[in-house]
Amino acid sequence: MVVPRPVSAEPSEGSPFVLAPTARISVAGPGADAVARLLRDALAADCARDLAIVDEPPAFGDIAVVIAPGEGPHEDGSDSAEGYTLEIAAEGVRIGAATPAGAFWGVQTLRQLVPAVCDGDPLTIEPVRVHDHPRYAYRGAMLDVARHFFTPAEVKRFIDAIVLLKVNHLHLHLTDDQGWRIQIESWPELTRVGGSTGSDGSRGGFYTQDEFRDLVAYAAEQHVTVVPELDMPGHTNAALASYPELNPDGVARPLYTGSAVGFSTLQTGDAVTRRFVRDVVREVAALTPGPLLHLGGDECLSTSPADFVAFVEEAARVVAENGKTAVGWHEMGKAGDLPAGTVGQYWDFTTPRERSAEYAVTFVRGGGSLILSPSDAAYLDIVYAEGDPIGQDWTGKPTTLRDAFVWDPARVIPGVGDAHILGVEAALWTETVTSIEEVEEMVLPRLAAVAEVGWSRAPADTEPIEATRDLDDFTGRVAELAEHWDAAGTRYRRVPEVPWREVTGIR
Ligand code: TNX
Repeated sequence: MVVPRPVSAEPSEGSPFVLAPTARISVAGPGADAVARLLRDALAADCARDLAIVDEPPAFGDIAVVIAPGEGPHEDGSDSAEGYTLEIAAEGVRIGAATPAGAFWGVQTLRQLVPAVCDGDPLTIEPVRVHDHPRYAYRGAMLDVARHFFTPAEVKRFIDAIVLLKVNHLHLHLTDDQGWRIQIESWPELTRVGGSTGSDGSRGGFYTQDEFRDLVAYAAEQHVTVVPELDMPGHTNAALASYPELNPDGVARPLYTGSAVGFSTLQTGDAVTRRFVRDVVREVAALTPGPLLHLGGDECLSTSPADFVAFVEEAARVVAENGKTAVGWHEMGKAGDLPAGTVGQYWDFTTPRERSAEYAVTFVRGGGSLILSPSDAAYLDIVYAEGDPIGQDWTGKPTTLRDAFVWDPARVIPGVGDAHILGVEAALWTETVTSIEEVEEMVLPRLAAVAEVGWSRAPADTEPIEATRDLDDFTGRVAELAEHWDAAGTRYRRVPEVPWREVTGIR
């Protein structure tokens, strides 16, 4: 069965669906055609089938994509924005949704139900009725392209992997001490100098504005919203290396390729720095159709507390003036005067330490919501096991697949329940992660766990969380999913908790 676990999936009576050579994809409703093309392309890639798309009612054995109000689940009388229904029967397959996004997630469920190894004919799928919608509107994956750069083609491959898990936001960590990765026309040295290298002296690189627009459009086609992050005022050595005038002594810092954090800061309050912030935010906002722009704000250990607060309040206002909602790591909650609705991203542990919960609550008080990325569960750069060659271990212990799965967003910050939680995000920092294959291996299968925490229904809150997350059921489904990863050539870590099957699907 499927990951993330659907709200309901009832096996039905009757014969299985058989995908005949004559099968077509029948479309009805606005946006159904685009979803049908993505389904056709997925079946072509997964199964080497090439189905015709027709704008007419389905015949026996067709796959129908129907988008209309009332077509998706609407339990409380209103349509679920991303919900879908999927019926598989001998007569045909039918995906119904109120929106193209809902239908697209229905397609992802169907892809997982189609046998991973499709070379045997006829291709059959057991009859089932699925009724499904997400718990949270925001299910994110963060890719740090600043420490190690990943090309547009590699980022697209990452998007292809996350959508299968119904992850609908891609947070790109575009700037850090080690690299500046987004072209800024008014400050060209940021990429020429600041983008010229990466962690451990790895290849530099950056996205031109055209490449970035193309990435955003590729993501949008797959119902993924890009959230760009310009990390400031700390994590800014690449900018400080690019422009002498951003430094207090007027001397450019050397480029940095190490892994320390907290040593760099913009000169808050300085006129040139303020112009810099306005320019970079304006240009990146103009490239971003999505509503969110992330300002970072983490680990500013070289900025005085008062300067930090004044800086992030002004920067978040600049984001608002450019028509976007600012997102900040939870430290930004030290500021009491952020624009209404500013979103916080919490990255402390599943059990908060020191004042992290208090900072996170500031965003809620200001009318904003929270994205939860607890670092002992959702930081996918943390090692799977002691002694792993790739990954960090600063959280004090490895993050197993179980750790990524057995937690609940509504139980992390006291007093913050689902009404104030926008969603969850798994973060992949890349100080130690050097290739897209390594990215996939760190992310999968743990992203499947975080995606399920974000999509699937809230567990009953009367029981301890360990009692409500069925690890065996989850890992059984992950083993099935892995056959699709094998078939697609997607890398993943064969962690001991999962009853993996033989690797048979590689074509
Ligand atoms: C903390 S948490 C960071 C990153 C590092 C990461 C490594 C946060 C917002 N910042 O700068 O890359 O730990 O795990």
